[in-house]
Amino acid sequence: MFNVLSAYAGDPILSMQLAYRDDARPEKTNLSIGLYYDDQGRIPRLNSVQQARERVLRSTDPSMYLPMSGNPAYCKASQVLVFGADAPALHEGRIATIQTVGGSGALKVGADVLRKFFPGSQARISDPSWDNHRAILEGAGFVVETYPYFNRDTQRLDFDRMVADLKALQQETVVLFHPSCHNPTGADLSQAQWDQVVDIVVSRRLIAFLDMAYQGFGDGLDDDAYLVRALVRANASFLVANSYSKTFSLYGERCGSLSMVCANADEAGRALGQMQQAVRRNYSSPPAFGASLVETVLNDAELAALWRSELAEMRTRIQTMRSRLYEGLCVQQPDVDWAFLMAQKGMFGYAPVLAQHMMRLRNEHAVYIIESGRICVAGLNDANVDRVAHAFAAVLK
Ligand code: PLP
Ligand code: TYF
Repeated sequence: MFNVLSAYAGDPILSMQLAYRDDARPEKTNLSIGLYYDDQGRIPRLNSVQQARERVLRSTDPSMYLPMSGNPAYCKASQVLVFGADAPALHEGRIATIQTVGGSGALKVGADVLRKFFPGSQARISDPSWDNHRAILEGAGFVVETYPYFNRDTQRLDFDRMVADLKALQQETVVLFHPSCHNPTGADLSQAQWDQVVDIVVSRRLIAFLDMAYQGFGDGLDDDAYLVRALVRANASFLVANSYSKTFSLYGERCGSLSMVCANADEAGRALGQMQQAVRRNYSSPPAFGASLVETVLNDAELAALWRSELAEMRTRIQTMRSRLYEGLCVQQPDVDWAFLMAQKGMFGYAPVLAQHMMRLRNEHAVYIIESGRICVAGLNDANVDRVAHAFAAVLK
């Protein structure tokens, strides 16, 4: 019966994680998957989340199904974080938000809703983008093309070509944007550049779909959400997926949300209904535990302040490690201009590394990065950063 099934190659990022796990060399360094590690190389348990966990575990409530749209207090807190507490659109009731199974679940539900109501639309993702963007949008039935984003020769954003391409898109094309901490390049738009993109989105009637998986890892919670706020100000109708996997260090709890910003409250009511229907068709309702942790933190002034300070600490540590890598590379290879690395934001660095370099880094130096040349800067620490700079210089010579 099932001999018709073809083999599945898997996700190269997750496969590399397994190869790393099985590597016996004590000096091994994992800069492949996008996870935040602390300065001891551990996935942190945040204090704020730990305190919330203790509170939640004290509760003797039974584990009930959540509604299709998830935990209402969690959705409300997510809206405040994503859109800002005083967003007029929130008070006008024209933003519909549901709890989702991680940021990935938000992308899937949003893609399903869009595909149903815009069956003639194509989808566009940046070149390059997180591979799962293509997988999820194609899985929902979209034909997915790319828009220019990054110039490998200059190691910088290719803004002029990006803008020219966006201007030529058909109305109602679904365009996926990373508001901050672009995965994989770390190359972000400035606020002035986002303003230009917002003008194009509105004048060309494009459907912006924002994927915000790293809010707070770039410049801060509000700065990183600049595109969200600018689209609201421009009265655009658009979608935002957000994720707490990294910012709360809650990868396995699968916490995210999906918001649809609509023209008015009536439209938002229908958007909520369609998101609920997509949830029902996929998994019925989201899991309760992780959302109760996030909600407890965000809705308690003291825990929220503690979380913000822990987030700032993670952001600062990444920035410090980026500088340390940059300085190490400049010492090892003074003839190469590494300045592009310092212009990148968030967890990732993107270097002109070829597949053969990647293999040598892994085989000769036990340094794991993915094939595209993406480096997870958050995997660096005092104990490994100099060795990593040395390894890069050795293979790139
Ligand atoms: N979007 C981007 C750009 C990501 O890098 C990730 C990473 O995991 C996600 C979405 C998915 O987040 P989640 O793990 O919450 O599904
Ligand atoms: O890009 C990354 O490494 C992270 C983690 O299927 C990730 O976003 C990678 C692959 C995947 C799910 C999460």
